[in-house]
Amino acid sequence: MNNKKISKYLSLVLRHKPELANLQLNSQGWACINDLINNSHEHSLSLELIQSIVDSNDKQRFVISEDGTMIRANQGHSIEVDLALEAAIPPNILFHGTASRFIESIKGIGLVKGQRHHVHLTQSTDTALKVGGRYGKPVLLGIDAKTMHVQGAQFYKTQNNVWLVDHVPFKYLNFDL
Ligand code: HQG
Repeated sequence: MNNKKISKYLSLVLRHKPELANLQLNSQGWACINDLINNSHEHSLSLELIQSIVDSNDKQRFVISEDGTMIRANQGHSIEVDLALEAAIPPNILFHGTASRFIESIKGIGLVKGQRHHVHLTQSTDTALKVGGRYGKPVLLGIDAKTMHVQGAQFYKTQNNVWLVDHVPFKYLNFDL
């Protein structure tokens, strides 16, 4: 099994369905690496393999605890976890990539978080376009993060540089990039 498949499997069990590996995530989303190895029979995981996937992951999706015994996803959860993120001051402009078929709805209610805990934003137009392309024809949206923040929105930045916010109302979105 290649590393990308294992990375997708780790995203699945650490963000959405820990029960598939019989894992107990603690309240901050950490899972015991030994449990992950012992319960993932189809994936032949080892500590070395997990470490190399964490280190080489293109978006730094996972982190291992300082004592080396636990692993968690840096963002993207649909299950209830508290990542204890600290509020941060965003750059003036952030980006979100979506698919053209969602634009009409976004023009109605803005960007909503759906199954995840937050709306995900990025400083990289490349990343945004790739993310949007997962769902159809990609469309790049600009977000006036500075004004949102000045007007009271709380932004968070994950360890892997994803910007998170609860909701982006239509008035802060730029559709003409
Ligand atoms: C869209 C990747 C209709 C939204 C990325 C997106 C990210 C609306 C989809 C992370 C809408 C949700 C998350 C509205 C938003 N009407 N559609 N009002 N508001 N949408 O996968 O942001 O590779 O839950 O545009 O880098 O695409 O997994 O969110 O198309 O950080 O590590 O609803 O996933 O990270 O899709 O991606 P998602 P996302 P990883």
